[in-house]
Amino acid sequence: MRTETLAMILAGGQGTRLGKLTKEIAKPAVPFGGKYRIIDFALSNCVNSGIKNVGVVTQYQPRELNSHVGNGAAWGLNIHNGGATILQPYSSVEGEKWFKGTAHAIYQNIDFIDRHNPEYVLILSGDHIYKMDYQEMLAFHKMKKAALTVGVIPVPIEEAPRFGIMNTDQTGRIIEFEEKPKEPKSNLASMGVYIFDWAMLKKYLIDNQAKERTMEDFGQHVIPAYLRNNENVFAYAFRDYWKDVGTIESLWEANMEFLDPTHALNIRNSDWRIYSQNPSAPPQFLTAASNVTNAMIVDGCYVAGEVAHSILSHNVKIGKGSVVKDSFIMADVTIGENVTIEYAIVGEHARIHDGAQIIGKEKEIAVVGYSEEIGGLKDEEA
Ligand code: ADQ
Ligand code: ADP
Repeated sequence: MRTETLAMILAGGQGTRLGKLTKEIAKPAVPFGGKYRIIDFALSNCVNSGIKNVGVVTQYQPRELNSHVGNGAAWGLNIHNGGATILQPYSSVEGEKWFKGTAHAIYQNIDFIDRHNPEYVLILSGDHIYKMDYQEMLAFHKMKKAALTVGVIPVPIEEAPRFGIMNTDQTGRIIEFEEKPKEPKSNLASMGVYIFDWAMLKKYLIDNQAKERTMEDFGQHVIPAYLRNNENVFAYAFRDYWKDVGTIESLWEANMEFLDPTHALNIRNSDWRIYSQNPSAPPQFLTAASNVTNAMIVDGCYVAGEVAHSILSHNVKIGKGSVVKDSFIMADVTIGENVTIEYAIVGEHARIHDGAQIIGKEKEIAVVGYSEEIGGLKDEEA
């Protein structure tokens, strides 16, 4: 049976710039917004766009990602009607274990893609927070008779060096593309969202591999090769919210934007839901002493202190006299009494003992890692 469009979500990056938060889990599995992980956005966008077959390509620390995504049922991707398939790197005959880059990761999964016999392959990154209807981009791709369509968005010029940057002509055709240029010639950035005609992409990947030419990365190798050969490569302008939460500050900022009911990232309107896998937990409990304002508090939380402009994920406990402000607290965190937390991200299972102070600043967010312990006897003894 033919699938018109197969989505491949690249979810293997370490996300080194997230430091402590990605020491044990891949960046797409990093928690977001109280009830979600970053990859939920790409997965939900697929489902909401009517794309029912999704491959999730993992690599670095895939354990959390595997158990989170499972077979995709939480997103309504069920095996009778498409489904999600986790694709892990394997040792091939040549003894290659790790995928070298994004295009090489697709090359390694040619058999999986061929089994679906798709006309188009939608390649996504598991690292981004956004709501996007991929059908609109697909309609554009077909209208332009493109071989490749790249989703694009303007970024602040000072951030341009961390993206693929391009120039287009009046018809939207990409005439120039540079991956992470030191001196960017425009601020039109690739979102790392691609629609390829599968037959052509496969030919590029296989032919170049046979000729031992490097074709490891989409931005560095594949897009430039298409342009050199004058293939039809178009830019599809995306006009909504999109964020690469690659740094601690951008992850914090996106969480704070998520908290803002007037923000474009608002997911309260039910026409574009974001789905996730959620644990079952008792209702939240706020004691008489608690003072909670402008906050998202998820199931299982117990609050006896003050919470302002913050997100508390599942099962967070906050003791008496403690104050949490402008912060994102991940699940299963225990915060003792008389603790102050400001401008911070606190990782899952962390324990913050009585009296601890975790104070960041707007451009210098404080981070507590997974299972990290702060304060308590250990410090007093020292
Ligand atoms: P980067 O984000 O730097 O730039 P990269 O690190 O290659 O791209 O990762 C892209 C996605 O693929 C990430 O989700 C990562 O987790 C995943 N990934 C990377 N290598 C992988 C592998 N071998 N196996 C599985 N998954 C892998 C890219 C583009 C730029 C564009 C930005 C937008 O190259 O042109 O501007 O994305 O964020
Ligand atoms: P950042 O941009 O924050 O440095 P990325 O997630 O973009 O981090 O990762 C950088 C690159 O390193 C990606 O291509 C990713 O796939 C690769 N990488 C990360 N961890 C590993 C690993 N354990 N083995 C192989 N490649 C890895």
